[in-house]
Amino acid sequence: MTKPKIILLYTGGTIGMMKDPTTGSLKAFEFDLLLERIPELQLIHCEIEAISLPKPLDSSNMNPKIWASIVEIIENNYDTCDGFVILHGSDTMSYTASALSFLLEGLTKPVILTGSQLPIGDLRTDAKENLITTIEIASLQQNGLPLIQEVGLYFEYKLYRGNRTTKISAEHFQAFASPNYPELVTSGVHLTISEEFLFKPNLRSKLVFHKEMDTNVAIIKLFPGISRDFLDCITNTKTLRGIVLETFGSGNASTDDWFIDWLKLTIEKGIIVVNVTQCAGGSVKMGQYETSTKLKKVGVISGHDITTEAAITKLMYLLGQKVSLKVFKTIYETSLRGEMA
Ligand code: ASN
Repeated sequence: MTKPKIILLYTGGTIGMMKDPTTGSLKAFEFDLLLERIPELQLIHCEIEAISLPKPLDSSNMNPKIWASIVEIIENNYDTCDGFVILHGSDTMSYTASALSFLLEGLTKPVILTGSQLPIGDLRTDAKENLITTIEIASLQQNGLPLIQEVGLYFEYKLYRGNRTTKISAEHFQAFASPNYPELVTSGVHLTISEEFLFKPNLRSKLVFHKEMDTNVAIIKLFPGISRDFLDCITNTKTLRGIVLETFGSGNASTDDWFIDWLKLTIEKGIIVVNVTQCAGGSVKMGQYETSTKLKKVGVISGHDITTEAAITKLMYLLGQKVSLKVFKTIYETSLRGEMA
């Protein structure tokens, strides 16, 4: 049986960091060293080709330009390999997983992100299990085809759909959750695969490697006492094209005239407004309460049960695709990569 070929792309993050002896803070180190620290990788039934970004980074420095270079690396290696494992800092891993899910249209091979809470050199590190199991999952095949055909995120014994995840802890090894979608694979004595939840690509959809994202967007989290002045400050930004509005509960907000008036004016200016909930789980249901009926009336888009990470990257992606205002709402409210119900 020929071995599947996996590209292991190191972008940075704690997994490959070491303490700087002078400052005491964690910094990314050379990728070759990282591979030396895990000789177990040679035992997995696959061929691994390791690549590193020229300047590995703490994922707080991640941005859409680097997402475009990750897409380019995947594009350049797509035909000659069976899957991709991306080592990434955990802080913005859910944003990158969501962004890649939109940028990689018609994907039929696994692209799985992982990382760790402790550096690979630490005695109690979670890096080895995360990395080894991710490579095993990316190598899984069925009838000669990759089993996972979407962007996933593996952490602490669970593979999630990447665009459904959110970082929930800066302390626990279980750093991620997927509040509105079940795990795809659970790792115990055996790998338990929930085939019914895997993304089934539309066989007619063409493979497209997108690289454009429009960053003229904002996230606004509502709170009791939010002021018109503050909101006007944001919408007076000339280049602004879209807002993800984090509302209360099932998509509710103040019914005060000044707030509805601000929303109306914003949408009339051609700025897209997407409604997502501040709650960790659950869905926006505009019209369920009186406090969301007016939002629907003025043309706010429903994010349904999407995460904020997927909502903002979907907004950047669709704006980058120059989707017209006429069809924007319909396309946004449609699940493109399994990011919403
Ligand atoms: N600051 C790190 C990063 O996101 C955190 C981690 O990887 N655990 O790059």
